Amino acid sequence: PTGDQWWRSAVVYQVYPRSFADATGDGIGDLQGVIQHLDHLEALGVDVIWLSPIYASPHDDNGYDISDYRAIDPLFGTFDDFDELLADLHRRGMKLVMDLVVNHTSDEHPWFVESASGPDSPKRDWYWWRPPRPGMVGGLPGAEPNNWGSFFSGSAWQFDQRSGEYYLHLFSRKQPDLNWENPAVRGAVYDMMNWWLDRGVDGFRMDVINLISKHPDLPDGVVPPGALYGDGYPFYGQGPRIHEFLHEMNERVFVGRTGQYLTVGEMPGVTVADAQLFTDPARAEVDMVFQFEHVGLDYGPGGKWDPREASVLDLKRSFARWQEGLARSGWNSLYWDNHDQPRVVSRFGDDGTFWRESATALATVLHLQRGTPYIYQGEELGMTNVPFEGIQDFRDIESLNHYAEAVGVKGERADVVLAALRRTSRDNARTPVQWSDAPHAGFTTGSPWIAVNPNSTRINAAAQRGDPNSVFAYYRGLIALRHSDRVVSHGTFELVLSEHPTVFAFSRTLGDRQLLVLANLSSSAAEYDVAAVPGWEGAEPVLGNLPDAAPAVDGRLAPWQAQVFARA
Ligand code: TEU
Repeated sequence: PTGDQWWRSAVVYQVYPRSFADATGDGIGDLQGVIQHLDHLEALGVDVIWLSPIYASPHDDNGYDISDYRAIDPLFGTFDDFDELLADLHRRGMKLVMDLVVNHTSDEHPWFVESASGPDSPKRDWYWWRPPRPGMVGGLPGAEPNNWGSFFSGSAWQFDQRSGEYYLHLFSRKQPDLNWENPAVRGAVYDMMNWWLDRGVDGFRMDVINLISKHPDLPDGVVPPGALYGDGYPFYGQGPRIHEFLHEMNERVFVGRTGQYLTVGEMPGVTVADAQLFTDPARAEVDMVFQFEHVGLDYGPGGKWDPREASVLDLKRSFARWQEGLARSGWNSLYWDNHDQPRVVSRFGDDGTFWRESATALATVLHLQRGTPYIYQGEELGMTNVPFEGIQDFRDIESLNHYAEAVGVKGERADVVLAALRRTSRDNARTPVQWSDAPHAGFTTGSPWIAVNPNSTRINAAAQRGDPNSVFAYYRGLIALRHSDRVVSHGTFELVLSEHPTVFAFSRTLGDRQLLVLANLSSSAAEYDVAAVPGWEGAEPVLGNLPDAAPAVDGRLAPWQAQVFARA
């Protein structure tokens, strides 16, 4: 929310503190662990750190269930640690963006505890309480106020014996949804945001912020084929007052401040048309959004637990539509990975033979688009998905609940469900950062809360930091290019070779300067029509991911080869 849009040339790095680095030896990452590895982030060259939640929490959903927005969870450290981290980052010229989780709180937050104390509680209306369906006995199946399912399996309603009413939770039953219709709720959130900004933080990543405005009637949703519950998304995704709320938040929190801030709304299910509204600077809502279209392309008709292959054509077309849609106003955020997604090199790349090549090719096509790139911890090392052996290896509530419901309630085959979990589970992203080939990858001296990926002996930061041909070095080069070349940060985007089945190619243009990005996103050599990229024959090579290749626009690309050329 600043006029100069400084974040156009910035790169953001996400730290998921639980899995980043453990300084205390309790097996869980912490703030001192982050502080100890700031040299790594500075060497990479990133501008902003987005810190996943560190607030007091019962950790039902690893901190996305907050019981005190103004306290640091002792698992992660103290306010002294926090202030030290913030000061150290600022000294190094980096900014800190906090996670803002205000669609819901923990059920252990004092607001909810008070709300649950009875129908006459002054905070009753801070959450969504509803009586059982007329004529039904509360607590029995089918008596829920509507048929919505939770994102974490089961009904979105939890029965409260004491009052005989239900409360709404789109995520776990320990994450009751706040009622944003109530102005006191909104005021309390804005106060809290101002409190953190006054402490010196540089912005917010807003968790599922496009779900905060619910249609107050809470109507039943359509039950998709094979599903147990109705889909409530049409009644809370981009709900009736969402734009009003985000504009109000901007007014009440950012207007009048003079610092350089960044706001990014996490928005599952958001369309290009929605994003044009959310990110239009004239509307003063958020700077950019996380959209989910490209990370849904490998979902089958049954959703995320019904995986299929995404084609390069699908990926290209999706990215190009977003580039086009936000070309004139608004702004894209660009990401492959975060703490909710499997690892990109395993998902859209080849984590075997072409591990290094595919990790760097995928990085190239993302980082050189128009938008602000986000790197998730370990992505800069080419960290891969995890060979989880059985359900006992998983920790994530979404994965565990899904397994219990699919196998236990729907009677699906355990091996089939496990295969989908191995591919799609969020835990793929949540194993410890691989710092070295030491035991537990140098993450902890204790026993890690989730097992380290066995490939840490081969894939780790220590092995890559001094190696000019490493995935790490390549990411550093991409970040440096965004900083040094305004065509990367400010240029327009145009897809080229748009019908090619495996080559993702585009140009970027700013005044007379142009870049051509060519990447073969497949494990076979690719040929393309040189005539379709006229005038690039003698262009200057800027970057390439195959150290031994002689870069040329000559109609051929080796498996996973990526090359960037410049002219004028
Ligand atoms: O995620 C919201 C979200 O829509 C999904 O990515 C979610 O992780 C799930 O996979 C849906 O099937 C955000 C956070 O990033 C996530 O970690 C939290 O669990 C969730 O909100 C609730 O706070």
